[in-house]
Amino acid sequence: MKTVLVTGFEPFGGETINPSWEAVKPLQGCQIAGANIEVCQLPCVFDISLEQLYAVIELVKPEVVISVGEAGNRSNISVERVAINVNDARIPDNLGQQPIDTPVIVGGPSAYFSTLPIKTIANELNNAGIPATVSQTAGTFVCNHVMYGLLHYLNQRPPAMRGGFIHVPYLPEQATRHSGAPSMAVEMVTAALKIAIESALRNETDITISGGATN
Ligand code: PCA
Repeated sequence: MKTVLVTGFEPFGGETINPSWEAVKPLQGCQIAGANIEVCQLPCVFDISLEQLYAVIELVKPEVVISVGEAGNRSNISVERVAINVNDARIPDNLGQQPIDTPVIVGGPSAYFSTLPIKTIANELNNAGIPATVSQTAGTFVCNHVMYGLLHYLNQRPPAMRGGFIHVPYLPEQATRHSGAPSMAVEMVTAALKIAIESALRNETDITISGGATN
């Protein structure tokens, strides 16, 4: 049976929960499109997050890896297109590290593209009534770091495993503490991730569409 690894993050930036982990957690042991789902929580810490991710990948040997993180200012599920070889932290990570303009991987390429069918996923989410978009930046904090490190790792290891990153909004309970911030219910985020997993398993290549579903 195929395995899909889905990761979420621990809380950071003064929050007591992270919507990515709250939405990913219930997927442990689920079977989706003939695949077994394994989940894991990553620390919001540069470098150690990647060490843990690599260790779990070696353990569960997934066909597909989807990492998920919080993007509190966004109203949509954001299917990330690209990770860049830059750490540029606006705030310290959970170990107090705040790298500025350093590479994720010394000597690595400038960027990696997601190998998930990003537009297909965004399209299917919107068709299911879940607001989604393709995002052109995963930022320069720990989420971009993990996405870049994941794609670098997958790129080095044939047979090709596929992977990518999805940012999710605050949960409503977080938004109550950030006046005006957008939010999405955890059940909707979990449903979105199930659709994304199924879509990633069924579609090895992406569709070509502009605008519309992807904003
Ligand atoms: N979001 C942060 C890191 C962890 C998380 O959930 C980010 O967007 O970089």
